[in-house]
This record gives sequence, structure tokens and C-alpha cells, in this order.
Amino acid sequence: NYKAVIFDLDGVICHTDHYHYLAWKEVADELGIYFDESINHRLRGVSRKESFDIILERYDKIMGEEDKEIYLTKKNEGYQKLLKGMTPSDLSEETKNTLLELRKRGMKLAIGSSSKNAGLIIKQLGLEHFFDAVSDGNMITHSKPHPEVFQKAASMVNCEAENCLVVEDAKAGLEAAKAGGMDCAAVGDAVKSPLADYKLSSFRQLLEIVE
Ligand code: B16
Ligand code: MG
Repeated sequence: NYKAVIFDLDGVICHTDHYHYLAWKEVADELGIYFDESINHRLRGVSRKESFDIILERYDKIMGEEDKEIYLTKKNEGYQKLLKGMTPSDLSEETKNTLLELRKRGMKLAIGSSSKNAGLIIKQLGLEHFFDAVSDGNMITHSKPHPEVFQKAASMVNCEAENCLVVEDAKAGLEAAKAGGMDCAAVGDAVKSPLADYKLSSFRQLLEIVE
């Protein structure tokens, strides 16, 4: 039985994937690289740097590390500008009520996100004092599909892996959960993955899993 639920952020608690898309699109356009929503989909759960390498697969030149840094910074500045427009109303009622009910049932609630902007996003949503632990892209040396971000979250809430349930929207995230010995519930497109222990068609279905 579960004692903690570890939530991915982008694609689970909020929908910042479109902001990632817009910010990457600006960089790609500047470089003359083709980029669309389906390529953006491959960036889910993947770190910023690895995301850029996926985008650069369609670049016909070789980009040096220094130039990469410049574009990574540009992308992040564009992304943060969009994040700053987010407000607590970007958190859906269903998500909010489900989190509150899980808390009532005695669950520890944590975030396990690849994003280095997790703190900012949580603050914009008005959740900065809500979670028992936030494990994010600033604290890890290996990003998903490596389990580190979830293992950190589990240890921050003092829970064994077998008592943790991870909620994810990305293949890399499901792989990370399983590699860490944790059960995982998939939302969105991730439900197609055979790695998912549970397939959620709505966020509130979590309440049927975690009794
Ligand atoms: P940042 P998650 C991930 O968040 C996003 O899904 C992924 O698209 C992004 O590249 C990654 O965070 C890094 O984000 O540039 O803000 O550090 O799904 O793990 O919450
Ligand atoms: Mg995600």
C-alpha cells in the first residue's frame, strides 16, 4: 500500500508543454530548423539540454558547446517569460481537489520533475507551501529515464520505493519510476505504454488507486 504519491509536473499537475513548444519554436525558427508539435512531444520529461539535441537532429550544421549554451539560455528566458503569466487559476479544480483529498487520506505528496523551473511553476500555481517535498532538475545529475529524481523525492518524504506511486505523462518518466522500483500511473499519451501499472483517464481516478 502506498504512503507517498510522487507527481511529475509538466503534463501532470500543469500543462506547460505548450509554453515549452512556443519557446523552442522561437529558437528553432531563428536557426532555420523545422520544429512542430510532434517533435515537441519527444521532449516530454527530457532535460533542457537533451531536448535541444533532439531539435538539432534537423540542423544541417554542427553547433559548438558555447553556441548551444547561448540558445539554451535564450529558450529558457522565453519560457520563463511565459511561466510568469501563469496564475493559480491555471491549476484545475479537479487537480486541486484530488491533491487535497489525497492529503486528507494521509498520503505524503511530492514533486519529481526534470525541470529546473519547477520552483517557479509551483509558485505561480500558488502551491509553494503545499508539497511535502520537491525534487527537481536542479538536484540531480542524471535525468529521466534515470530514477534519481524519484529516488530523491522518496527519500525526502522518508518512504521506501515500494510504497511510492509515481504519476507520469512521459515514457522517460515511466521508465524512471520502474527503474527505481516504483509503481506508476500514466496520464495522457503515456497510457499507451506497457510500463504503466495504472492507466488514468482522469486525474481524479487516482483516488480509486490510493485508498
Ligand atoms: P526546464 P517534467 C520536463 O518537466 C518537461 O516535460 C520537459 O519538456 C523539459 O525539457 C524538462 O522538464 C526540463 O525543463 O527547461 O524547465 O529545466 O515533465 O519532468 O515535469
Ligand atoms: Mg512530464
